[in-house]
Amino acid sequence: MNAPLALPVGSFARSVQRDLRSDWRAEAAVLGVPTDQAVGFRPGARWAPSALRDASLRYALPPEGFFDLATGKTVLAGFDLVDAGDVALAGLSPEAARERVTAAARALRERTSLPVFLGGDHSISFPLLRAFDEVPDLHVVQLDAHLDYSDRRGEDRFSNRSPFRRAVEALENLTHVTVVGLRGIRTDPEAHAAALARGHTLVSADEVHADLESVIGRLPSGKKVYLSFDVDVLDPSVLPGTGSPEVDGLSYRQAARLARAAVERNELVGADVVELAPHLDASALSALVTARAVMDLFAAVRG
Ligand SMILES: [Mn+2]
Repeated sequence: MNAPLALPVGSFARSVQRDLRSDWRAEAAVLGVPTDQAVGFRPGARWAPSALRDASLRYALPPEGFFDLATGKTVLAGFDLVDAGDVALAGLSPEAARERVTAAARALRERTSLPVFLGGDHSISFPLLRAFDEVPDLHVVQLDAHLDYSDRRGEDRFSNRSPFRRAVEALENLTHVTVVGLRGIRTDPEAHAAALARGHTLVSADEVHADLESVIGRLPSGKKVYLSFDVDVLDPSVLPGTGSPEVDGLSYRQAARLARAAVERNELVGADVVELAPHLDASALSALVTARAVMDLFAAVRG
């Protein structure tokens, strides 16, 4: 093959850039959702999509794929990935922004069976999940330090504290939520009781540290799964660049094993990767780790 004289820039892993107004199909696609209007503590997630694209140059896709030392196999050879840009959110009210996120997610789903959304704070999972409202018996696997199942924060019912509460209220097809990585001293007791009452599976970081294999055994199996990967599930020593870090978190190995198991045991219909706040980490390690997590997710699905 002739070596290229020039390469795409500004896209995730040097993938092809395409516009959601035109018709195309791809094996997988990423879409940025650059907002942090809904955070309760430290903003910055609005810059995650661009920081992720920058960091992902480290994992720019070679046509022949990556050689995986652990397995001796090549992964992601000829991977057909599109970067569909960022949802146009500037100047919109929060409600109009949610509508646009849902519309953009629906448009992306028409073009690929493997859509991955690059947040953004965690509030975006509610409008994103609305775009999956026809998937029967939908299961959510949420890797997160926090429940994000509070009824409200003050007057706000759509903050990054509530996305999964709103999702289960709005979506009759959303059967079950499994949350793994919970910890910290700020758990909302009402949210915790409400999640348990609805039958959600709640797994603490302590349980992951004690016995990862048994936690993997509690993940759904044989279902259509939407994976929501909040990067604050990782320990702040691994990933400090996030709005609400919590000590005593997961190692990269633990989180990657959980994400891979969720994919291998089920059919992944979509995923989001949220709450990276890149400017809170001057080393840029956090964006690099998150870009790696996205590539590992693609490799888990695709091989
Ligand atoms: Mn979260």
